[in-house]
Amino acid sequence: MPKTGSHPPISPADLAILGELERKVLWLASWTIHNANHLRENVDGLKVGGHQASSASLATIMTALYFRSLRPQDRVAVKPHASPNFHAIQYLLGKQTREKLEDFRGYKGAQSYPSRTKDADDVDFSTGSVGLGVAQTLFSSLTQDYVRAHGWGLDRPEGRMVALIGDAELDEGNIFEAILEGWKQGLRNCWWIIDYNRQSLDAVVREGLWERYEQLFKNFGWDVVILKYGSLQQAAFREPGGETLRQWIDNCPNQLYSALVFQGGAAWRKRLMDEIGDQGAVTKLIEQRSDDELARLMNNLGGHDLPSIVEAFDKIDHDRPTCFIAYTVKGFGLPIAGHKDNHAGLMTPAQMETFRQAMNIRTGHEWDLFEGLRAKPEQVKAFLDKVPFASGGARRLKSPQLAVPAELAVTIQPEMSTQFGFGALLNELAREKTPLAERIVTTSPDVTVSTNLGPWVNRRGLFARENMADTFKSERIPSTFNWEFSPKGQHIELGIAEMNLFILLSALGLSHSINGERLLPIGTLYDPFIARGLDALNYACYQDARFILVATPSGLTLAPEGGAHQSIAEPLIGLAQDGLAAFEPAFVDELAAILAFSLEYIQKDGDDAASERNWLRDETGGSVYLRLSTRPVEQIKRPMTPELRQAIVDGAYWLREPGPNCQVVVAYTGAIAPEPIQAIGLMAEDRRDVGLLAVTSADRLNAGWTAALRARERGLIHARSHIERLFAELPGNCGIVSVLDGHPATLAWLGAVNGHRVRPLGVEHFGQTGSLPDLYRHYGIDANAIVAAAQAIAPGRPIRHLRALG
Ligand SMILES: Cc1ncc(C[n+]2csc(CCOP(=O)(O)OP(=O)(O)O)c2C)c(N)n1
Ligand SMILES: [Mg+2]
Repeated sequence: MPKTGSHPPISPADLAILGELERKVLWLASWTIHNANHLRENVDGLKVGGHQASSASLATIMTALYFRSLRPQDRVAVKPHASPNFHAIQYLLGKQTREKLEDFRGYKGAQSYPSRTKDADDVDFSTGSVGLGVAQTLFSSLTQDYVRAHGWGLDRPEGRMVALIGDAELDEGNIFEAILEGWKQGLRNCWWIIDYNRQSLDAVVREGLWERYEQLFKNFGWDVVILKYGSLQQAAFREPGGETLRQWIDNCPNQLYSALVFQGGAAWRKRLMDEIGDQGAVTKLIEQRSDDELARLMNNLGGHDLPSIVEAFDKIDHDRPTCFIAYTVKGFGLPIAGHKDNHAGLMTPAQMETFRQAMNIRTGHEWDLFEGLRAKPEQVKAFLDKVPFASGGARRLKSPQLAVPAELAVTIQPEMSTQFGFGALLNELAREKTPLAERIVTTSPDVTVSTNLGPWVNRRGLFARENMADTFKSERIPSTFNWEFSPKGQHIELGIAEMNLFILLSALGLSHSINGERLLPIGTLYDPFIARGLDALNYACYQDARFILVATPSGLTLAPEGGAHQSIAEPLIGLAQDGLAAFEPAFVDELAAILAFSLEYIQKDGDDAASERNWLRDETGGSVYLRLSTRPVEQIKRPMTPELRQAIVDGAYWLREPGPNCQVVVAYTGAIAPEPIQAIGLMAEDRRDVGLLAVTSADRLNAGWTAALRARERGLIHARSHIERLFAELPGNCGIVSVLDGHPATLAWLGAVNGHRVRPLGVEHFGQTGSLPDLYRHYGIDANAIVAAAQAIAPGRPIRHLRALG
């Protein structure tokens, strides 16, 4: 294993400056929170918290990390509530402005939780929903390995992926799912630093948790480093009676330790004297210290002791994953330290004033970089100028976009499902040795074969850092799938945990920015299980990772599997999820057009001006969700004109143009297509000029519509969205029946575009096993139900076929 770096020992002078910077970080983070709250309280009467205690808990560790240990190539997920520290550190490094700090938690100010997309000071990984940023570091390390194994980015040094983790954060199950996956994938270059302050939001954590963590991490192949006692404590343990003190500390319950930290020196003295004061030498050890000294000694846990932390970080000269369990005090250095209610606690103005004096900060000089320091400003400046982390230039890297052909090859059979079409499209891509195909990386949580990625994997192989043969193949046992792993493979096979899928997509989808090497990630899973990883999907979108999510099968097309496998709400997720353009095609030629668009769309990073055509901000790009189906559908033989391709991508086109006296429009989405097509035939004789609208993306159609409305309200009177253009000629009294295999609200809004009556059909309740026709009938989304809805919404003479069918 290569060495990933080791330091010469820190000089006493540098250690002293680190100590100054620690004070500075503690001060600036506390002041940022206090100041913003104070301003806000005066302006709008709101106090908004800010996590002073949570942040202070990591002030020492973050000082050691950012000002010494981190290198430019390293990447960090900061514990959400330590955001003020991060902003303070970036401020000291000249990468954050005073204005943003003054607006902390305010409109467009520094963010309460570090944000890649909203913060200006180079956040590596967003955090906020606890647990997700932690796993992101693990999958980013895997992504880095993937990129380098493919021979890309080798001119850059390998980085370490570091997570700063709250101890209660480890309750989040997704972290354990990630640890297991990391073990399978041979994780390296990953540091997780646990802020073991033994406090969560509400309370004090269980005794002995660290032992569980230690065993767990060791079981999965991690090195574990425990930072328990600071150097003051270690020195005291060497004094006569020191061993007694150590035993007392080891046996002290978490709650009591926290309470004593809060109460301070006199309380420590009383408690220690009561409990061990009669045990000889230790009495002297206690008595020779003032209250302040005693408090400093007892607060000197490993996570607040720069020499111990620096030494522990410096020592790591390997790439094995390493977990540091660092004992800390929540609210360290502040008067709210240790109090179990301190999570949302704020220092009072009087406490802040005392703290200011202790920090030697003059009123009016709170933001001055070198205010209150005991070292000479030139020395501190010289130190800051040399900080390795800040010496690497821009942290956001770039990677060129890959050209995508407008037309992707695929052989369309007379009857085909979109899922089958997806497999065929990827199979065609896999055949070609193009730069585009080389950069595609697929992944799936144990549903590679059943989502039709098999043909792609057969051609492109599975990824692992080491070669692994397919024993069935070497034993000459016939199998449809070639399951061979190699460093050149282009499919990452995951265990079933969907959370891991989304966080891996998040990591792969940021590779252009993190590794300077673009990947085109495509992840597949069953549509209903999006819900299992939904917060991670949201997280990936929030930090603007780019990927294509292929969810298949979906809806009732999983009929025989029953209600546990049928997705209902997912189309609404597609509609509402920011950063994700959702499509649900019915035909494979539509899918081909959408996939070509998607491969381009996920690479875009242009300005956010809306296009005049559809009022979407297509130039900014984003991720894509394709909701596909296993239902074979009779394909339409037609040329793919540029106009049709554009309309498919914009979200809808007339499969049957409505006539001038149109009484009914049927608008449908997805593999339900044959039902509305049949229904249109059944009602044609009794309703005039019926239109059939194929909605390929309710999401984009809806987004364009609301954007055009906003634009008109701003005075751009000519703004027209795609759906408004499609509906421009519809008579006001025609009715719309909308239908999809998913929640009816997905298309119900179509009536609001021009004030048409709508009867939205869809699925609202859990299904049961059955055949597809059984369930279509059961939920009222079959042809008959569409005709019945049309009759109800567009009065006229009875529709004869309905009577015949009924
Ligand atoms: C997924 C999620 N659930 C709940 C929360 C609310 N929350 C924020 S911090 C916190 C407890 C954090 O405790 P710990 O991780 O130990 O950090 P500390 O406050 O001790 O620094 C909770 C429950 C959240 N941010 N994300
Ligand atoms: Mg905690």
